[in-house]
Amino acid sequence: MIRFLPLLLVLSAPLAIAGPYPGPAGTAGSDAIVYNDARFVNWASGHLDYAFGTSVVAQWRTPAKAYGPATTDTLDIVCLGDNGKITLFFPHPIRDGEGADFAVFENSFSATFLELAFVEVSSDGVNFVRFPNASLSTGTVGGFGSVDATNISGFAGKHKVGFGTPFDLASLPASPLLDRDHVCFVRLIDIVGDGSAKDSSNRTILDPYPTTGSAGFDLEAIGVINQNTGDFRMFPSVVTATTCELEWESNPGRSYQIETSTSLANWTPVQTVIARPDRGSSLFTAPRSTAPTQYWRVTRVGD
Ligand SMILES: [Ca+2]
Ligand SMILES: [Ca+2]
Ligand SMILES: [Ca+2]
Repeated sequence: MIRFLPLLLVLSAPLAIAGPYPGPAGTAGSDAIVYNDARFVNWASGHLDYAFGTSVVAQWRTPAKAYGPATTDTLDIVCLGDNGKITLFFPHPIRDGEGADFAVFENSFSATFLELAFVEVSSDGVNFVRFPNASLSTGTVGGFGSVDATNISGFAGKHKVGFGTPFDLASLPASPLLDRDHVCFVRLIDIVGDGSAKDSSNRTILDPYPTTGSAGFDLEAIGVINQNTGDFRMFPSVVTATTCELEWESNPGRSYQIETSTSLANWTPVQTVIARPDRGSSLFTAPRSTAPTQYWRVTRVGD
């Protein structure tokens, strides 16, 4: 009789919890993308804003730890805290190409301790569109409870450290406010797992809650799969008190128009620059405005 017991456990456990969505990394049909997958062509390079929520100690409030390639280091993260958010940008806009267009990396140590975030994208930094999402989790998750990846879809944080959760711009609802071929910003908003957050169908979203110190979603990296290296690039820049250095990949001898904006709604021409014939990048020192936030874009002009 004892011999049958393990068999019963094996048969019953998956049937009780499995949902309809792709499962954890390493399982059949999983949508997880490993951090060193050759499809990644770029990574987040800066952030527009960061508003950490509650229960985040100072140690985890460094947005730059979400820049650059995914590391698999669970400490190389910026923590959002409960209901916190961050908006990142990239060397080139993301575009809607074949399949997944980018992937978000969290730092979960397991396939089931899944701290989730809403994912929104924007072309202009003002109007954001949220990815459709679904949470079929039931019962109680608690501070150290678990979430079954097959019960969730459309959230960042579905996979453990080292594995990105893919997002396909083609799955977004049509919006005149979003240009899917010029997605310049990705925003992550922590989901508080106390039952107050709702998915796209108004179902309750559950994830680990309450937690302390590094509460909520921990952003490790965002990898770009399909990018737009065409004639539109945006470079919110590191600035000094009076100037701002812009650097971009350029075609030798081609002309580029530099524009600035304080709101992303209206753009003011600054100067047209002809790229040097002997190198593949250009550098321009632009005047710093007195506005608290200043954006830049560089557009290739002419044929
Ligand atoms: Ca796509
Ligand atoms: Ca956390
Ligand atoms: Ca990182």
